[in-house]
Parts: sequence; C-alpha cells; structure tokens
Amino acid sequence: MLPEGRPALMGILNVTPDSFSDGGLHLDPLLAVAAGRQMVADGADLVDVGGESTRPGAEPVTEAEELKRVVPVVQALCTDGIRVSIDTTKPAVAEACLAAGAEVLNDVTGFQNPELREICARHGATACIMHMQGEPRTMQNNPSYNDVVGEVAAYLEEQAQFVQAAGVRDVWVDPGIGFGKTTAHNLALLRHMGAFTALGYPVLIGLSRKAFLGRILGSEAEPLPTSEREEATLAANLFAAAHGARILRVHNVRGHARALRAWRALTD
Ligand code: HH2
Repeated sequence: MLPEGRPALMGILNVTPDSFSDGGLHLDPLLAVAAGRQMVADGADLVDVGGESTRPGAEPVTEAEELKRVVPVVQALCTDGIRVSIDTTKPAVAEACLAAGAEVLNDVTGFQNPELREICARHGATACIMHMQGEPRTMQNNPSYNDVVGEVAAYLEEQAQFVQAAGVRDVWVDPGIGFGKTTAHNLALLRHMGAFTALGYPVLIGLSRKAFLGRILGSEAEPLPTSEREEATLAANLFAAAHGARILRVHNVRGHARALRAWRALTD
C-alpha cells in the first residue's frame, strides 16, 4: 500500500478539543469528514484519525467519548474509499474502527497490550508500532536514556516480533518523536534514521509542528509557537524522506505534497 519513490503522506485528523495543533478544529464530525476529504484532495495517501490527544500533559478520555468522536468519522471516510489509520490505545476503539474499514492501527503505546495485537491480526490490519518513554501526562518531565537510538531500535524490533507472533503480517515502526524525548534525543533519532530502516520495516516519522522544532527556532525556554513551525517541519520531513522514511505523518498535507513533488523531480 506504500508508494515507491517517495514517502506516503499520512494526514493528521484529530477529532479532539485539545490536540496541540489542530485541537478543536474538527470536533464536529461533519467538519472532520470534510477536512479528511480535503487532505486526500491535497495529496494524502491515508488519513490518521485520533480521538484522544497524546500531547504532553493531556488528560485521558473515556472509551465512550473516544468512540463517539471517531467512529462516525472513520465510517464516513471509509465509505468514500479513503484509506484510514486509527490512532488509539483502546481495544474497543480499535475494534470498532477496523470493523468500519480502517486499514492501519496506530498505537502510540507500541502494542504492549496483547488485546490490540489480537484485534490487529484478526482484521488483517497494518500495525504501526511507536516508541514512547513513560506516558503522555508525565513523559516530558525528565526523559533519560543511555543510548537513545539503540534503546528505541531494540524496543521497536522486540515489539515487531510480538506483533508478528500474534499474526499481524504488515508492520510499520516509528521512533516516536517527542514522546518522552528531549530536543537532543529527537535530533539523535532523526540523524540516525538508518538504525530504524535497518530493522526492515517501513519507518513512519511524526514530527509535524512538534515542540523540539519550536525550541530549535526559538530557545529551550521560549520555543516558537505551533503556528510558526511549518517551514521547520518541511525541512525536517524532507531530511527524514532522504534518509529512508516511508510514511510522513503531517498536518499540512498540501505543503508536503508540493515539497515532495519538487524533491522527487530531483531524486528520480
Ligand atoms: N504523534 C502524535 C500522535 N500520534 N502517532 C505516531 N505513530 N507517531 C507520532 O509521532 C504521533 C502519533 C502527536 O501529534 P498530534 O496528533 O498532532 O497531537 P495530539 O496528540 O495532541 O492529538
């Protein structure tokens, strides 16, 4: 399902009031569906629907609330023939969305929950395994590693084996930019993308508008705000593409589709 010669673009569609960049924009299901369709018109290969923010400090939402937010949106997009990924950690949400036609299960907790592995296998879905240190509420308090690249790669390799042992055939891996990582950790992960591509699974990178870009542009104490991180996002994503990322998870699909067209003209 992944294109050759360029990374796939995964459009971010958060049906939440509090996501760090698009929070509140798509809480109305009609607006969410329209935004998903627009992403595809702009060049998205698939749309990642999420109903719970995982930004640092985010409060968890109930299963009932998350189901209410995402299922109608996933149903409508799948009915349109749009490829959908569901960004959830809850088995009931995964089950409902994969039953509605979503093709990818994106779990920021890395499929540590065996129930998610079983659901993903039963639906023949792709598992997107992400690395996170800690949990969203506290993960940015004091992230620490001896060898961030080695530890993240070892974790992804081990989780990929668990997921495959449960019967999942298609696996993507994601180092989890910004999930329990300092600016230096994020930069090390991107600089050493080869450690992740070497695992043999398509690598997804989700860095769009994240705080480390604001800190590079501003300072650690005064990061540039989310709305000022678009050019840095494009630069970092083109770097990731050049180093083998197969899927880029982005807010601004149109800008990335255009940038990738120019990039491809040079790399073809
Ligand atoms: N980042 C976010 C959410 N889900 N999934 C994967 N696989 N990789 C990521 O890097 C990733 C992810 C956080 O970004 P966003 O969805 O824009 O914000 P929020 O969590 O506040 O809804």
